[in-house]
Amino acid sequence: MTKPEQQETHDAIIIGAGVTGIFMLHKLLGMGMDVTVVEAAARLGGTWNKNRYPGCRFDSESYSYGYTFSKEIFEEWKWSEHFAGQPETLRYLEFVVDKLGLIDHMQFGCTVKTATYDEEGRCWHVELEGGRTLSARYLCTAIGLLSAPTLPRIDGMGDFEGESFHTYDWPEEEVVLAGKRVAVIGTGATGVQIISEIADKVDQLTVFQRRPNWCAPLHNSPVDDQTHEDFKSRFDEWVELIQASPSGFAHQPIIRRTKDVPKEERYAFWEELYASPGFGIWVGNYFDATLDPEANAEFSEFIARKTRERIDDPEVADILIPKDHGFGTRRVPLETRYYEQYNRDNVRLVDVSKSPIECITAKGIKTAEEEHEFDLIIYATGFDAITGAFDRMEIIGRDGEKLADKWMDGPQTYMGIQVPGFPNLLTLAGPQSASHGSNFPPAIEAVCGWACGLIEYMRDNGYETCEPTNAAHEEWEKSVREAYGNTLIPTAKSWFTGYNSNIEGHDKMRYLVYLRGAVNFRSELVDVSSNGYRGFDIR
Ligand code: NA7
Repeated sequence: MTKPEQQETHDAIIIGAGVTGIFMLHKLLGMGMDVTVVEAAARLGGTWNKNRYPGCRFDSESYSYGYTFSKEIFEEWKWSEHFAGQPETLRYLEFVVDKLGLIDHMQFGCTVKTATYDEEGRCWHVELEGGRTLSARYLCTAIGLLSAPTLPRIDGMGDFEGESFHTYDWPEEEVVLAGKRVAVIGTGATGVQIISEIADKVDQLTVFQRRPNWCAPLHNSPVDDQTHEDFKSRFDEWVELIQASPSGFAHQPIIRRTKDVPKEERYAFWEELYASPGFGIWVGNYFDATLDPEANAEFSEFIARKTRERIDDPEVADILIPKDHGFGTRRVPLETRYYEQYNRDNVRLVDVSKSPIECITAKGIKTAEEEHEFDLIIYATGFDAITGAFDRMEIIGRDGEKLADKWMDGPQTYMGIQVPGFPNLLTLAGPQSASHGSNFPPAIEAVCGWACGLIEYMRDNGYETCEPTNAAHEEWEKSVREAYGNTLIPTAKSWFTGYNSNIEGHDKMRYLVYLRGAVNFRSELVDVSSNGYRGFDIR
Protein backbone atom coordinates (compact mmCIF):
# COMPACT_ATOMS: atom_id res chain seq x y z
CA MET A 1 0.00 0.00 0.00
CA THR A 2 1.38 3.41 -0.86
CA LYS A 3 1.16 6.27 1.55
CA PRO A 4 -1.23 8.99 0.36
CA GLU A 5 0.57 12.23 -0.35
CA GLN A 6 0.68 15.05 2.21
CA GLN A 7 -0.63 12.76 4.87
CA GLU A 8 -0.62 13.93 8.49
CA THR A 9 1.75 11.60 10.31
CA HIS A 10 2.11 10.87 14.02
CA ASP A 11 3.78 8.27 16.22
CA ALA A 12 0.37 7.22 17.52
CA ILE A 13 -3.27 7.89 16.79
CA ILE A 14 -5.85 7.42 19.52
CA ILE A 15 -9.46 7.05 18.44
CA GLY A 16 -11.77 8.54 21.09
CA ALA A 17 -11.50 11.34 23.65
CA GLY A 18 -13.29 9.68 26.57
CA VAL A 19 -11.93 8.32 29.85
CA THR A 20 -9.52 5.95 28.05
CA GLY A 21 -8.36 8.27 25.28
CA ILE A 22 -7.60 11.08 27.73
CA PHE A 23 -5.42 8.89 29.94
CA MET A 24 -3.63 7.18 27.02
CA LEU A 25 -2.86 10.55 25.46
CA HIS A 26 -1.40 11.82 28.72
CA LYS A 27 0.80 8.70 29.07
CA LEU A 28 2.09 8.73 25.49
CA LEU A 29 2.86 12.45 25.55
CA GLY A 30 4.76 11.80 28.76
CA MET A 31 6.94 9.38 26.76
CA GLY A 32 7.77 12.17 24.33
CA MET A 33 5.65 10.78 21.52
CA ASP A 34 3.83 12.70 18.84
CA VAL A 35 0.20 11.75 19.37
CA THR A 36 -3.19 12.90 18.17
CA VAL A 37 -6.66 11.97 19.31
CA VAL A 38 -9.43 11.83 16.72
CA GLU A 39 -12.90 12.15 18.20
CA ALA A 40 -16.19 11.96 16.30
CA ALA A 41 -18.09 14.25 18.68
CA ALA A 42 -17.68 18.00 18.88
CA ARG A 43 -16.16 17.78 22.35
CA LEU A 44 -14.34 15.44 24.72
CA GLY A 45 -15.94 13.11 27.26
CA GLY A 46 -17.07 10.04 25.28
CA THR A 47 -19.78 8.29 27.27
CA TRP A 48 -20.08 11.25 29.62
CA ASN A 49 -20.57 13.63 26.75
CA LYS A 50 -23.14 11.50 24.92
CA ASN A 51 -25.34 10.21 27.75
CA ARG A 52 -27.19 13.43 28.61
CA TYR A 53 -30.51 11.86 29.54
CA PRO A 54 -32.09 12.98 32.83
CA GLY A 55 -30.89 10.94 35.77
CA CYS A 56 -27.64 9.75 34.16
CA ARG A 57 -25.05 9.23 36.89
CA PHE A 58 -22.33 6.91 38.23
CA ASP A 59 -23.13 3.64 39.90
CA SER A 60 -19.42 3.59 40.86
CA GLU A 61 -18.39 5.68 43.84
CA SER A 62 -17.26 9.06 42.45
CA TYR A 63 -13.90 8.68 44.19
CA SER A 64 -13.35 5.22 42.70
CA TYR A 65 -14.39 6.33 39.20
CA GLY A 66 -12.05 9.34 39.11
CA TYR A 67 -8.50 8.67 37.92
CA THR A 68 -6.09 7.46 40.56
CA PHE A 69 -2.81 8.04 38.68
CA SER A 70 -2.46 11.59 40.00
CA LYS A 71 -2.72 12.46 43.66
CA GLU A 72 -2.86 16.12 42.70
CA ILE A 73 -5.96 15.62 40.52
CA PHE A 74 -7.57 13.43 43.18
CA GLU A 75 -7.03 16.14 45.78
CA GLU A 76 -7.95 19.11 43.64
CA TRP A 77 -11.25 17.83 42.30
CA LYS A 78 -14.03 17.81 44.89
CA TRP A 79 -16.97 15.64 43.92
CA SER A 80 -20.30 17.10 45.06
CA GLU A 81 -22.01 13.69 45.43
CA HIS A 82 -20.84 10.20 46.29
CA PHE A 83 -22.32 9.06 42.95
CA ALA A 84 -21.91 12.01 40.62
CA GLY A 85 -24.30 12.95 37.84
CA GLN A 86 -23.31 13.17 34.16
CA PRO A 87 -22.83 16.97 33.99
CA GLU A 88 -20.35 16.85 36.88
CA THR A 89 -18.43 13.92 35.39
CA LEU A 90 -18.12 15.74 32.09
CA ARG A 91 -16.83 18.81 33.96
CA TYR A 92 -14.34 16.56 35.77
CA LEU A 93 -12.96 15.18 32.48
CA GLU A 94 -12.69 18.72 31.09
CA PHE A 95 -10.83 19.70 34.25
CA VAL A 96 -8.37 16.81 33.81
CA VAL A 97 -7.74 17.65 30.15
CA ASP A 98 -7.20 21.29 31.04
CA LYS A 99 -4.91 20.47 33.97
CA LEU A 100 -2.76 18.15 31.85
CA GLY A 101 -2.72 20.47 28.83
CA LEU A 102 -4.13 17.87 26.46
CA ILE A 103 -6.70 19.74 24.39
CA ASP A 104 -4.27 20.84 21.64
CA HIS A 105 -3.61 17.18 20.88
CA MET A 106 -7.29 16.43 20.23
CA GLN A 107 -9.18 16.83 16.95
CA PHE A 108 -12.98 16.90 17.12
CA GLY A 109 -15.63 16.14 14.52
CA CYS A 110 -13.37 13.40 13.15
CA THR A 111 -15.26 10.17 12.52
CA VAL A 112 -13.00 7.32 11.51
CA LYS A 113 -14.24 5.59 8.36
CA THR A 114 -11.43 3.10 7.79
CA ALA A 115 -8.14 2.15 9.38
CA THR A 116 -5.83 0.13 7.17
CA TYR A 117 -2.56 -1.55 8.08
CA ASP A 118 0.29 -0.82 5.69
CA GLU A 119 2.61 -3.82 5.67
CA GLU A 120 5.35 -2.06 3.76
CA GLY A 121 5.35 1.13 5.85
CA ARG A 122 4.64 -0.78 9.10
CA CYS A 123 2.04 1.77 10.03
CA TRP A 124 -1.71 2.46 10.05
CA HIS A 125 -3.52 4.78 7.66
CA VAL A 126 -6.68 6.22 9.13
CA GLU A 127 -9.27 7.70 6.79
CA LEU A 128 -11.81 10.10 8.27
CA GLU A 129 -15.33 10.84 7.01
CA GLY A 130 -14.75 13.59 4.48
CA GLY A 131 -11.63 11.97 3.07
CA ARG A 132 -8.78 13.32 5.25
CA THR A 133 -6.17 10.70 6.14
CA LEU A 134 -3.64 10.40 8.94
CA SER A 135 -1.02 7.78 9.60
CA ALA A 136 0.89 6.47 12.60
CA ARG A 137 2.91 3.48 13.72
CA TYR A 138 0.49 2.74 16.57
CA LEU A 139 -3.28 2.81 16.41
CA CYS A 140 -5.01 2.85 19.79
CA THR A 141 -8.76 2.36 20.01
CA ALA A 142 -10.38 4.14 22.95
CA ILE A 143 -13.89 3.88 21.55
CA GLY A 144 -15.86 2.87 24.62
CA LEU A 145 -17.66 -0.33 25.51
CA LEU A 146 -21.20 1.03 25.27
CA SER A 147 -20.94 3.58 22.48
CA ALA A 148 -22.85 1.92 19.64
CA PRO A 149 -26.52 2.43 20.56
CA THR A 150 -29.10 0.03 19.16
CA LEU A 151 -32.68 0.87 18.36
CA PRO A 152 -35.30 -1.86 18.35
CA ARG A 153 -36.46 -3.38 15.08
CA ILE A 154 -40.11 -2.33 15.26
CA ASP A 155 -42.24 -1.48 12.23
CA GLY A 156 -43.31 2.12 11.80
CA MET A 157 -40.59 3.80 13.89
CA GLY A 158 -40.22 6.49 11.25
CA ASP A 159 -43.95 7.23 11.25
CA PHE A 160 -44.12 8.63 14.79
CA GLU A 161 -45.08 12.31 14.69
CA GLY A 162 -43.86 13.20 18.20
CA GLU A 163 -40.29 13.37 19.43
CA SER A 164 -38.26 10.16 19.81
CA PHE A 165 -34.63 9.27 20.42
CA HIS A 166 -32.27 6.74 21.93
CA THR A 167 -30.99 7.72 25.38
CA TYR A 168 -27.43 7.90 23.99
CA ASP A 169 -28.57 10.54 21.50
CA TRP A 170 -30.41 12.67 24.04
CA PRO A 171 -30.33 16.21 22.58
CA GLU A 172 -28.00 18.84 24.04
CA GLU A 173 -30.78 21.41 24.01
CA GLU A 174 -33.44 21.17 26.70
CA VAL A 175 -36.16 18.55 26.17
CA VAL A 176 -39.44 19.75 27.66
CA LEU A 177 -40.97 16.99 29.77
CA ALA A 178 -43.66 18.89 31.68
CA GLY A 179 -47.14 18.12 30.46
CA LYS A 180 -45.92 15.36 28.10
CA ARG A 181 -47.16 11.82 27.62
CA VAL A 182 -43.93 9.84 27.60
CA ALA A 183 -43.02 6.24 26.76
CA VAL A 184 -39.80 4.56 27.88
CA ILE A 185 -38.90 1.29 26.16
CA GLY A 186 -36.29 -0.68 28.11
CA THR A 187 -35.57 -1.23 31.79
CA GLY A 188 -31.79 -1.77 31.92
CA ALA A 189 -29.51 0.49 34.00
CA THR A 190 -30.34 3.42 31.70
CA GLY A 191 -34.11 2.91 31.69
CA VAL A 192 -34.13 2.56 35.48
CA GLN A 193 -32.27 5.85 35.93
CA ILE A 194 -34.43 7.78 33.50
CA ILE A 195 -37.74 6.39 34.77
CA SER A 196 -36.81 7.25 38.37
CA GLU A 197 -35.85 10.79 37.37
CA ILE A 198 -38.72 11.81 35.11
CA ALA A 199 -41.77 10.06 36.61
CA ASP A 200 -42.73 13.13 38.65
CA LYS A 201 -41.87 15.60 35.89
CA VAL A 202 -44.09 14.33 33.08
CA ASP A 203 -47.83 14.19 32.67
CA GLN A 204 -47.98 10.44 32.02
CA LEU A 205 -45.21 7.87 31.91
CA THR A 206 -45.69 4.44 30.33
CA VAL A 207 -42.87 1.94 30.77
CA PHE A 208 -42.57 -0.88 28.24
CA GLN A 209 -40.67 -3.67 29.94
CA ARG A 210 -39.66 -6.87 28.16
CA ARG A 211 -37.67 -8.49 30.98
CA PRO A 212 -37.17 -7.00 34.45
CA ASN A 213 -33.78 -6.58 36.08
CA TRP A 214 -32.76 -7.04 39.70
CA CYS A 215 -32.21 -3.51 40.98
CA ALA A 216 -30.89 -2.30 44.33
CA PRO A 217 -30.80 1.10 46.04
CA LEU A 218 -27.92 3.44 45.20
CA HIS A 219 -28.11 5.47 48.45
CA ASN A 220 -26.49 8.55 46.98
CA SER A 221 -25.62 11.51 49.22
CA PRO A 222 -23.72 14.81 49.03
CA VAL A 223 -19.98 14.92 49.77
CA ASP A 224 -19.30 17.49 52.50
CA ASP A 225 -15.99 19.31 52.98
CA GLN A 226 -14.91 17.09 55.86
CA THR A 227 -15.49 13.91 53.80
CA HIS A 228 -13.46 15.34 50.94
CA GLU A 229 -10.63 16.18 53.32
CA ASP A 230 -10.79 12.60 54.65
CA PHE A 231 -10.50 11.19 51.13
CA LYS A 232 -7.55 13.47 50.44
CA SER A 233 -5.73 12.35 53.56
CA ARG A 234 -6.35 8.68 52.71
CA PHE A 235 -5.40 8.78 49.02
CA ASP A 236 -2.82 5.96 49.18
CA GLU A 237 -5.04 3.80 51.33
CA TRP A 238 -8.01 4.41 49.01
CA VAL A 239 -6.04 3.48 45.89
CA GLU A 240 -4.78 0.34 47.63
CA LEU A 241 -8.34 -0.61 48.55
CA ILE A 242 -9.51 -0.30 44.95
CA GLN A 243 -6.46 -2.10 43.59
CA ALA A 244 -7.04 -5.00 45.97
CA SER A 245 -10.65 -5.43 44.92
CA PRO A 246 -11.50 -7.89 42.09
CA SER A 247 -14.30 -5.56 41.04
CA GLY A 248 -12.20 -2.39 41.22
CA PHE A 249 -14.74 -0.77 43.55
CA ALA A 250 -14.38 -0.02 47.23
CA HIS A 251 -15.87 -3.43 48.05
CA GLN A 252 -14.34 -6.82 48.68
CA PRO A 253 -16.28 -10.09 48.41
CA ILE A 254 -16.73 -11.94 51.71
CA ILE A 255 -14.71 -15.14 51.58
CA ARG A 256 -17.38 -17.30 53.19
CA ARG A 257 -19.97 -19.56 51.61
CA THR A 258 -23.54 -18.39 52.08
CA LYS A 259 -24.64 -21.65 53.65
CA ASP A 260 -21.73 -21.61 56.11
CA VAL A 261 -23.06 -18.40 57.67
CA PRO A 262 -25.86 -18.88 60.24
CA LYS A 263 -29.21 -17.82 58.77
CA GLU A 264 -29.83 -14.97 61.18
CA GLU A 265 -26.34 -13.58 60.61
CA ARG A 266 -26.52 -13.73 56.81
CA TYR A 267 -29.94 -12.05 56.66
CA ALA A 268 -28.72 -9.30 59.00
CA PHE A 269 -25.73 -8.84 56.67
CA TRP A 270 -27.98 -8.70 53.58
CA GLU A 271 -30.16 -6.07 55.26
CA GLU A 272 -26.98 -4.10 55.88
CA LEU A 273 -25.94 -4.46 52.22
CA TYR A 274 -29.39 -3.34 51.04
CA ALA A 275 -29.07 -0.24 53.21
CA SER A 276 -25.51 0.57 52.05
CA PRO A 277 -24.45 2.71 49.09
CA GLY A 278 -23.15 1.39 45.79
CA PHE A 279 -22.33 -2.00 44.37
CA GLY A 280 -21.52 -3.71 47.71
CA ILE A 281 -24.75 -5.64 47.34
CA TRP A 282 -23.39 -7.19 44.13
CA VAL A 283 -19.64 -7.44 44.64
CA GLY A 284 -19.30 -7.20 48.44
CA ASN A 285 -21.58 -10.16 49.19
CA TYR A 286 -20.61 -13.74 50.10
CA PHE A 287 -18.39 -14.78 47.19
CA ASP A 288 -20.67 -17.64 46.08
CA ALA A 289 -23.77 -15.44 45.69
CA THR A 290 -23.19 -15.18 41.93
CA LEU A 291 -21.42 -18.52 41.54
CA ASP A 292 -23.53 -21.12 43.32
CA PRO A 293 -27.15 -21.63 42.09
CA GLU A 294 -28.49 -22.37 45.57
CA ALA A 295 -26.83 -19.36 47.22
CA ASN A 296 -27.93 -17.20 44.31
CA ALA A 297 -31.54 -18.38 44.56
CA GLU A 298 -31.72 -17.60 48.26
CA PHE A 299 -30.22 -14.15 47.86
CA SER A 300 -32.49 -13.42 44.85
CA GLU A 301 -35.50 -14.33 47.00
CA PHE A 302 -34.28 -11.90 49.66
CA ILE A 303 -34.08 -9.10 47.04
CA ALA A 304 -37.50 -10.08 45.66
CA ARG A 305 -38.97 -9.62 49.13
CA LYS A 306 -37.29 -6.23 49.57
CA THR A 307 -38.61 -5.19 46.16
CA ARG A 308 -42.19 -6.33 46.88
CA GLU A 309 -42.21 -4.30 50.10
CA ARG A 310 -41.75 -1.12 48.06
CA ILE A 311 -44.53 -1.64 45.50
CA ASP A 312 -48.19 -1.14 46.42
CA ASP A 313 -49.77 -3.36 43.75
CA PRO A 314 -48.67 -7.03 44.08
CA GLU A 315 -49.41 -7.65 40.39
CA VAL A 316 -47.12 -4.82 39.34
CA ALA A 317 -44.50 -6.09 41.80
CA ASP A 318 -44.71 -9.51 40.21
CA ILE A 319 -44.01 -8.07 36.75
CA LEU A 320 -41.00 -6.15 38.10
CA ILE A 321 -39.34 -9.17 39.70
CA PRO A 322 -37.12 -11.25 37.38
CA LYS A 323 -37.99 -14.94 36.99
CA ASP A 324 -35.56 -15.93 34.23
CA HIS A 325 -32.25 -15.12 35.93
CA GLY A 326 -30.79 -14.69 39.38
CA PHE A 327 -29.52 -11.55 41.09
CA GLY A 328 -26.17 -10.33 39.74
CA THR A 329 -26.04 -12.51 36.66
CA ARG A 330 -26.75 -9.41 34.59
CA ARG A 331 -25.53 -5.86 35.30
CA VAL A 332 -27.36 -4.73 38.45
CA PRO A 333 -28.98 -1.30 37.95
CA LEU A 334 -28.67 0.86 41.05
CA GLU A 335 -31.67 3.07 41.66
CA THR A 336 -33.15 5.90 43.68
CA ARG A 337 -36.89 5.39 44.40
CA TYR A 338 -37.29 3.39 41.15
CA TYR A 339 -39.86 0.95 42.47
CA GLU A 340 -41.81 3.68 44.28
CA GLN A 341 -42.45 5.38 40.92
CA TYR A 342 -44.80 2.52 40.02
CA ASN A 343 -47.01 3.58 42.97
CA ARG A 344 -47.71 6.92 41.26
CA ASP A 345 -51.02 7.45 39.47
CA ASN A 346 -49.32 8.82 36.34
CA VAL A 347 -47.02 5.80 35.86
CA ARG A 348 -48.07 2.67 34.03
CA LEU A 349 -46.17 -0.54 33.38
CA VAL A 350 -46.75 -2.54 30.19
CA ASP A 351 -45.40 -6.08 30.22
CA VAL A 352 -44.11 -6.47 26.67
CA SER A 353 -43.46 -10.17 27.21
CA LYS A 354 -47.25 -10.67 27.50
CA SER A 355 -48.39 -7.79 25.34
CA PRO A 356 -45.80 -7.44 22.54
CA ILE A 357 -45.25 -4.17 20.71
CA GLU A 358 -46.74 -4.63 17.22
CA CYS A 359 -45.69 -1.33 15.69
CA ILE A 360 -45.02 2.33 16.21
CA THR A 361 -47.78 4.49 14.76
CA ALA A 362 -47.98 8.19 13.96
CA LYS A 363 -49.52 8.76 17.40
CA GLY A 364 -47.70 6.28 19.61
CA ILE A 365 -47.15 2.58 20.29
CA LYS A 366 -49.52 -0.24 19.34
CA THR A 367 -49.34 -3.42 21.38
CA ALA A 368 -51.32 -6.58 20.83
CA GLU A 369 -53.95 -5.18 23.22
CA GLU A 370 -53.99 -1.42 22.96
CA GLU A 371 -52.90 1.66 21.07
CA HIS A 372 -51.09 4.13 23.35
CA GLU A 373 -50.68 7.80 22.40
CA PHE A 374 -47.49 9.67 23.23
CA ASP A 375 -45.71 12.99 22.72
CA LEU A 376 -42.26 11.51 23.34
CA ILE A 377 -40.82 7.99 22.95
CA ILE A 378 -37.52 7.28 24.70
CA TYR A 379 -35.62 4.24 23.49
CA ALA A 380 -33.57 2.97 26.45
CA THR A 381 -32.82 -0.14 24.42
CA GLY A 382 -29.10 -0.52 25.06
CA PHE A 383 -26.02 -1.02 22.95
CA ASP A 384 -24.14 -3.26 20.57
CA ALA A 385 -21.81 -3.80 23.49
CA ILE A 386 -18.02 -3.87 23.40
CA THR A 387 -17.53 -4.91 19.75
CA GLY A 388 -20.19 -2.61 18.26
CA ALA A 389 -17.99 0.47 18.08
CA PHE A 390 -15.31 -1.59 16.27
CA ASP A 391 -17.86 -2.81 13.72
CA ARG A 392 -18.99 0.73 12.93
CA MET A 393 -15.66 1.52 11.30
CA GLU A 394 -13.72 -0.64 8.87
CA ILE A 395 -10.49 -1.91 10.41
CA ILE A 396 -8.36 -3.76 7.88
CA GLY A 397 -5.31 -5.71 8.97
CA ARG A 398 -2.67 -7.74 7.22
CA ASP A 399 -3.62 -9.22 3.80
CA GLY A 400 -6.81 -7.15 3.71
CA GLU A 401 -8.45 -9.07 6.54
CA LYS A 402 -11.33 -7.14 8.09
CA LEU A 403 -11.68 -7.08 11.85
CA ALA A 404 -15.48 -7.30 11.58
CA ASP A 405 -15.13 -10.55 9.59
CA LYS A 406 -12.57 -11.96 11.99
CA TRP A 407 -14.87 -11.21 14.93
CA MET A 408 -18.08 -12.31 13.20
CA ASP A 409 -18.64 -15.22 15.62
CA GLY A 410 -17.09 -13.45 18.60
CA PRO A 411 -13.93 -11.47 19.29
CA GLN A 412 -10.48 -13.00 19.02
CA THR A 413 -7.81 -11.26 21.08
CA TYR A 414 -4.80 -11.80 23.27
CA MET A 415 -5.08 -10.13 26.69
CA GLY A 416 -7.98 -8.12 25.24
CA ILE A 417 -5.31 -5.76 23.92
CA GLN A 418 -4.18 -7.14 20.57
CA VAL A 419 -5.53 -9.18 17.68
CA PRO A 420 -3.48 -11.59 15.53
CA GLY A 421 -3.07 -10.18 12.02
CA PHE A 422 -3.49 -6.57 13.19
CA PRO A 423 0.03 -5.45 14.16
CA ASN A 424 0.42 -2.40 16.40
CA LEU A 425 -3.33 -2.10 16.87
CA LEU A 426 -3.88 -1.65 20.61
CA THR A 427 -7.51 -2.32 21.50
CA LEU A 428 -7.63 -0.42 24.79
CA ALA A 429 -10.93 -1.32 26.51
CA GLY A 430 -11.31 -3.96 23.82
CA PRO A 431 -13.24 -7.18 24.26
CA GLN A 432 -11.86 -9.81 26.63
CA SER A 433 -10.05 -7.33 28.85
CA ALA A 434 -10.91 -6.62 32.48
CA SER A 435 -12.27 -3.15 31.83
CA HIS A 436 -15.84 -4.42 31.35
CA GLY A 437 -15.86 -6.90 34.20
CA SER A 438 -14.72 -4.35 36.77
CA ASN A 439 -14.80 -0.65 37.54
CA PHE A 440 -13.76 0.89 34.24
CA PRO A 441 -11.22 3.67 35.03
CA PRO A 442 -8.89 1.69 37.34
CA ALA A 443 -8.85 -1.15 34.80
CA ILE A 444 -8.13 1.25 31.98
CA GLU A 445 -5.28 2.86 33.90
CA ALA A 446 -3.71 -0.60 34.16
CA VAL A 447 -4.26 -1.45 30.48
CA CYS A 448 -3.00 1.90 29.15
CA GLY A 449 0.01 1.80 31.48
CA TRP A 450 0.84 -1.68 30.26
CA ALA A 451 0.38 -0.78 26.57
CA CYS A 452 2.70 2.19 27.03
CA GLY A 453 5.27 -0.13 28.64
CA LEU A 454 5.07 -2.33 25.54
CA ILE A 455 5.60 0.65 23.22
CA GLU A 456 8.54 1.80 25.34
CA TYR A 457 10.06 -1.69 25.20
CA MET A 458 9.71 -1.73 21.41
CA ARG A 459 11.19 1.75 21.09
CA ASP A 460 14.14 0.97 23.37
CA ASN A 461 14.92 -2.19 21.41
CA GLY A 462 14.38 -0.82 17.93
CA TYR A 463 11.35 -3.01 17.21
CA GLU A 464 8.74 -1.86 14.75
CA THR A 465 5.84 -4.29 14.96
CA CYS A 466 4.03 -6.29 17.57
CA GLU A 467 1.15 -8.73 17.33
CA PRO A 468 0.08 -11.80 19.26
CA THR A 469 0.82 -15.29 18.08
CA ASN A 470 -2.15 -17.45 17.18
CA ALA A 471 -1.21 -19.90 19.92
CA ALA A 472 -1.25 -17.16 22.58
CA HIS A 473 -4.57 -15.87 21.36
CA GLU A 474 -6.10 -19.37 21.39
CA GLU A 475 -4.93 -19.97 24.93
CA TRP A 476 -6.35 -16.61 26.04
CA GLU A 477 -9.67 -17.35 24.34
CA LYS A 478 -9.88 -20.68 26.14
CA SER A 479 -9.14 -19.08 29.48
CA VAL A 480 -11.76 -16.34 28.94
CA ARG A 481 -14.37 -18.99 28.05
CA GLU A 482 -13.50 -21.16 31.02
CA ALA A 483 -13.97 -18.23 33.39
CA TYR A 484 -17.57 -17.85 32.18
CA GLY A 485 -18.17 -21.47 33.08
CA ASN A 486 -17.14 -20.82 36.68
CA THR A 487 -19.92 -18.26 37.18
CA LEU A 488 -23.68 -18.03 36.70
CA ILE A 489 -23.21 -15.26 34.09
CA PRO A 490 -23.96 -17.65 31.14
CA THR A 491 -27.38 -18.40 32.64
CA ALA A 492 -28.62 -14.92 31.66
CA LYS A 493 -28.92 -13.28 28.26
CA SER A 494 -27.40 -9.79 28.43
CA TRP A 495 -24.67 -7.66 26.95
CA PHE A 496 -22.20 -9.52 29.24
CA THR A 497 -22.91 -12.61 27.16
CA GLY A 498 -23.11 -10.81 23.84
CA TYR A 499 -26.85 -11.02 23.22
CA ASN A 500 -28.77 -8.21 21.54
CA SER A 501 -32.13 -8.98 19.94
CA ASN A 502 -31.88 -5.82 17.85
CA ILE A 503 -28.86 -7.00 15.85
CA GLU A 504 -28.84 -9.75 13.27
CA GLY A 505 -26.67 -12.64 14.43
CA HIS A 506 -26.31 -11.53 18.06
CA ASP A 507 -28.55 -14.31 19.27
CA LYS A 508 -25.84 -16.61 20.59
CA MET A 509 -23.32 -16.54 23.37
CA ARG A 510 -20.18 -14.45 22.75
CA TYR A 511 -17.34 -14.29 25.25
CA LEU A 512 -16.78 -10.56 25.49
CA VAL A 513 -15.61 -10.02 29.05
CA TYR A 514 -12.64 -11.16 31.16
CA LEU A 515 -14.38 -12.45 34.27
CA ARG A 516 -11.47 -13.36 36.56
CA GLY A 517 -11.44 -9.88 38.07
CA ALA A 518 -9.19 -6.85 37.95
CA VAL A 519 -6.54 -8.17 40.36
CA ASN A 520 -5.94 -11.32 38.31
CA PHE A 521 -5.93 -9.33 35.09
CA ARG A 522 -3.19 -7.04 36.35
CA SER A 523 -1.16 -10.09 37.46
CA GLU A 524 -1.54 -11.60 33.99
CA LEU A 525 -0.31 -8.35 32.42
CA VAL A 526 2.76 -8.27 34.67
CA ASP A 527 3.43 -11.95 34.04
CA VAL A 528 3.42 -11.45 30.27
CA SER A 529 5.63 -8.35 30.25
CA SER A 530 8.10 -9.71 32.77
CA ASN A 531 8.51 -12.79 30.60
CA GLY A 532 9.68 -10.85 27.55
CA TYR A 533 6.12 -10.15 26.37
CA ARG A 534 5.35 -13.82 26.15
CA GLY A 535 2.85 -14.60 23.40
CA PHE A 536 3.68 -11.53 21.33
CA ASP A 537 5.61 -11.65 18.10
CA ILE A 538 7.72 -8.49 18.26
CA ARG A 539 9.96 -7.60 15.32
P1 NA7 B 1 -29.27 -2.70 28.63
O1 NA7 B 1 -28.84 -3.03 29.99
O2 NA7 B 1 -28.81 -3.56 27.52
O3 NA7 B 1 -30.86 -2.61 28.64
C1 NA7 B 1 -31.61 -2.47 27.47
C2 NA7 B 1 -33.06 -2.59 27.81
O4 NA7 B 1 -33.84 -2.42 26.64
C3 NA7 B 1 -33.43 -3.97 28.37
O5 NA7 B 1 -34.42 -3.79 29.34
C4 NA7 B 1 -33.98 -4.68 27.14
O6 NA7 B 1 -34.87 -5.73 27.43
C5 NA7 B 1 -34.71 -3.55 26.47
N1 NA7 B 1 -34.91 -3.77 25.04
C6 NA7 B 1 -33.96 -3.86 24.10
N2 NA7 B 1 -34.52 -4.05 22.90
C7 NA7 B 1 -35.85 -4.11 23.10
C8 NA7 B 1 -36.95 -4.31 22.24
N3 NA7 B 1 -36.76 -4.50 20.94
N4 NA7 B 1 -38.20 -4.32 22.78
C9 NA7 B 1 -38.36 -4.12 24.11
N5 NA7 B 1 -37.35 -3.92 24.98
C10 NA7 B 1 -36.11 -3.92 24.47
O7 NA7 B 1 -28.84 -1.20 28.23
P2 NA7 B 1 -28.78 0.07 29.17
O8 NA7 B 1 -28.57 1.25 28.29
O9 NA7 B 1 -29.92 0.11 30.10
O10 NA7 B 1 -27.51 -0.17 30.03
C11 NA7 B 1 -26.27 -0.36 29.40
C12 NA7 B 1 -25.17 -0.15 30.36
O11 NA7 B 1 -24.92 1.27 30.49
C13 NA7 B 1 -25.36 -0.60 31.72
O12 NA7 B 1 -25.14 -1.92 31.93
C14 NA7 B 1 -24.37 0.27 32.48
O13 NA7 B 1 -23.12 -0.34 32.57
C15 NA7 B 1 -24.33 1.53 31.74
P3 NA7 B 1 -34.30 -7.24 27.67
O14 NA7 B 1 -33.72 -7.22 29.04
O15 NA7 B 1 -33.26 -7.47 26.62
O16 NA7 B 1 -35.48 -8.10 27.52
